[in-house]
Amino acid sequence: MNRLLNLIAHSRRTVALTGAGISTLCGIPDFRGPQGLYRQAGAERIFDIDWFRRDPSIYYRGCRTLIYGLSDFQPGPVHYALAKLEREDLLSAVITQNIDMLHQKAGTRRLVEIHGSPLLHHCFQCRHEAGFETICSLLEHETVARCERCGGAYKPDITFFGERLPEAALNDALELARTADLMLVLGSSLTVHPAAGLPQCTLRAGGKLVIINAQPTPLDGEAVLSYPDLTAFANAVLERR
Ligand code: CNA
Repeated sequence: MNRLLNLIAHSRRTVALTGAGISTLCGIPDFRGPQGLYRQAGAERIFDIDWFRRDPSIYYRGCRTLIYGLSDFQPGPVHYALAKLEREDLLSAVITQNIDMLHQKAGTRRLVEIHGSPLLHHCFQCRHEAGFETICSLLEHETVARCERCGGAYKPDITFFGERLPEAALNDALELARTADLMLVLGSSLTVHPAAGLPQCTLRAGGKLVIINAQPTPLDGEAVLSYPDLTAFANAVLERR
């Protein structure tokens, strides 16, 4: 870990790319880890836009705890470690694939949410906007949150499989990846594109890559350092004076 802390200290512009693995430490399941959601039959339908169009209850049933129980979850050690690095001017930004709003809760300021966020929802029919708390209230009485104007289902501003990523966020992420001389990939299987292509942008521009993930990723061979243990990384950062 000393080698990694030195590398961060001597880099000009470090950017972190985070995935669901950093939030398993907070009790939120990932997709592809040993306890991941994809071990359950049919789970790949939950965030699929065609299935949402056909039957929004698949999403709402699948996300009752994962998304609408998020107020009960607190950030974990990696979220706090990244917020600390940013405060110390050792981290320029966090790009996250996560949709759990925990980076904000931990105090990260420069955050790019490339898969969107459930903070806002829009009606799938008339585009009427509703906030997260409104949706949580509606779900106290119904399985599917429905628009008060037209009865259509509200869809979270999360990118589902089959949808394009929010353009502004993707452009920000590409720019950060291209200009970083160090990218830290934390808790991602690096299998969901285009997010998984961001580390290659850093490599192509001459930057270095560090990967911390329990399971192997397709880019481990390209990384200057790779570790399996996110907690060790977070503790090293949090204990550093
Ligand atoms: P993924 O494909 O599920 O990969 C997560 C990776 O993290 C796996 O390879 C695990 O081995 C690794 N991992 C899990 N726990 C730990 C740990 N404690 N220490 C070290 N490594 C660990 O998730 P990705 O983020 O790569 O895939 C992107 C998807 C997942 C995005 O579309 C997200 O929206 C989606 N997702 C997000 C959340 C969330 O917001 N918390 C939860 C579940 C899925």
